[in-house]
Amino acid sequence: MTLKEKYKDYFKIGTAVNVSSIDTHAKLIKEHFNSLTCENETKFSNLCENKDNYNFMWADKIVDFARDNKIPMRGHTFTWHNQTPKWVFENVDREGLLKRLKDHIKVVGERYEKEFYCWDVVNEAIEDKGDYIFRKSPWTEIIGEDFIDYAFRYAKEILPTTDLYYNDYNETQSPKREHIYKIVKSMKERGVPIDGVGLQCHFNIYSPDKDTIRRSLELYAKLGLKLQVTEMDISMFKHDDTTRITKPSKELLELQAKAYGDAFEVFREYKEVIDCVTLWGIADDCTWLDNFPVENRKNWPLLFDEEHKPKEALLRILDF
Ligand code: 9MR
Repeated sequence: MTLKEKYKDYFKIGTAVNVSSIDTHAKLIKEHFNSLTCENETKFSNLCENKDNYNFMWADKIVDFARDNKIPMRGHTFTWHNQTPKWVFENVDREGLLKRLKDHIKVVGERYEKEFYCWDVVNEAIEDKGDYIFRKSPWTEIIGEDFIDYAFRYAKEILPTTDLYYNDYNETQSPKREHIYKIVKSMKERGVPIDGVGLQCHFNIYSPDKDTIRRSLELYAKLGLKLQVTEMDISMFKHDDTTRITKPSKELLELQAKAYGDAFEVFREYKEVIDCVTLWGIADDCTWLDNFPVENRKNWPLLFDEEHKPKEALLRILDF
């Protein structure tokens, strides 16, 4: 039984891909997943490092693969404080930057309008801790905090039938969780065209626990919008633990299977609001966590092992 078949009455099962993995992991992608996200290729800096000079070669390669295999895609991401080229913020005032933002959404959004069923319009604009809610970035410095509202309004005007998401991480932690809820609720009340909230779910085997995940989904579900899990992986390590191991022990693999099993059990409880659950990669031979936040710390956060074989975690989420 494949993931997408097993979950067909619940939600789509997605994965993040890159230009290499669509070749090296093609078999697993086609078998198990019915939603794809470009890991980097549709970010601003990957598409347009130099002003007025878009290069769609890599993104197109992935979109062609998705189209050939009839797999819908989610767009990631129009605005972010990271991976945005320097020129965007240079020699520009509020009006000028708003125009650059709108032009970017138009060029990229329209190009992939047929293939992309949703977009992360704004990524990670809320602070993790502290006294203020919005993350300070060139977007807020030059435009102001309302850059978020503008991004959604432009996106809706350009892509009226695409679902528009606000996407963030540490989404189960307080007070960030409440801050995300509050900002999105206020956007909705003010008529800002937002369709959903993306919960990244970069977890580790120790946290968050099932109750915390459930409480978070309960809160977000109250927004009356769609929810998506957008970047899930479950690290074998506490965040910046510098321990390095060559192979995960049976105990670690079991803890991971339990963590995946618990999370998916809660996701299934919220199938009415969850539209898609995306994993941030396919198999353990290709994960951003091998180098973040600790350089050269091999990690095994996904559902298939380095040889592309099913892990205990996969079996656990298929067993219900
Ligand atoms: O997985 C991505 C990695 O290859 C890039 O180097 C990194 C650069 O910031 O971005 C990673 O993806 C991020 C995603 O776009 C947004 N949420 C956090 C993800 C992991 O950092």
